[in-house]
Parts: sequence; structure tokens; C-alpha cells
Amino acid sequence: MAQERTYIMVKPDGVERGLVGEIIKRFENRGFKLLALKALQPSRDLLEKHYADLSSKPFFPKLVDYMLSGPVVGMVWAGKEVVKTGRVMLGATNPLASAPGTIRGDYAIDVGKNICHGSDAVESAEKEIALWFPEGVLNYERSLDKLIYE
Ligand code: IDP
Ligand code: MG
Repeated sequence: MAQERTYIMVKPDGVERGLVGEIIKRFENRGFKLLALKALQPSRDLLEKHYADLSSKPFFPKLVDYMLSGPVVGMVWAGKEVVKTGRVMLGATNPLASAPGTIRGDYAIDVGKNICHGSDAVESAEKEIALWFPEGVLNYERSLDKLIYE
């Protein structure tokens, strides 16, 4: 069964604050399946492509500088409705509007330092996975899924 996939990324502030494990743990605990994981220093070109839809926003230059400020950790997670559920787990874009229990609601305050990225739709997820993992990602069966899915 081909499962839905999403691109989740720990942003430079999340990496520097040591929150990589915490974010991985939440997706693992929920039952999602890890298909790819890497730490990298993204280039300006990669970030401008990733955030192309926001290029006309006034905060775009600041956003790219923020994302360039250190390494990020990108990952691909798979599972039922993982795109929408991943966004719920992340919380609202503005951390102050994020419910406690979400990643941003538990660890962030300002929108320009909101720790993590999650794809907003299945189509954008597939585009982001191709952009950040041009080498491809895993596709494997996991026996644990028998205990997670009906
Ligand atoms: P999302 O990350 O929740 O999908 P987007 O609207 O796609 O939110 O914006 C991408 C990123 O741009 C946000 O996560 C945040 O880091 C930054 N951003 C969004 N809106 C603002 C803003 O009003 N001021 C500063 N940064 C912003
Ligand atoms: Mg977005």
C-alpha cells in the first residue's frame, strides 16, 4: 500500500536548541514511519525554491536569512493522513496561536523562530520531498503497522 508522505524539517533554531530528537520522537510515538532523514546546511537557492510561494511576502528575505542561519534536519514521514496530522502536531504558524501539546505550542513564541516546517498539502509534500531528497527516499514495509492500522 502506498502511504501518504510529508516533509518535516527542524529549522536552525530547533536544531540549535536540541529539539531534533523531541520532534522525531513525537512522529515515531504517533506511529508514523520514517522514510528519510538528513542534517544539512541548505543553500540560498534551495531555500528560495522551497519557499517560492512566499517570495512576494515582506518577510521573505528575513525568512531566508533565518533558514540560512544554521543547519536544518529534513525528514520524510509516511502514514495515514500524515500531511494534515503533521500540521496539527506542529501547531499554528504563529506559535502564540498554537495549542499546548503541539510542537510550536510547547517550544516556541515568535513566528520568525517557530522551530519546524511541515508540508501543507499532499501535492506540496511530494514537491518538497523531491526538492530536499533528490537522491530518493526509502519505501519499505514495516511489521509494526499491523499494530497501528486496523
Ligand atoms: P507554515 O510554516 O506554518 O506552513 P507559511 O505561511 O508557509 O507557514 O510560512 C512559512 C514560514 O515563514 C513560517 O513557518 C514562518 O517561519 C515564516 N513566516 C510566516 N509568516 C510570517 C510573518 O508574518 N512574519 C515572519 N515570518 C513569517
Ligand atoms: Mg507553509
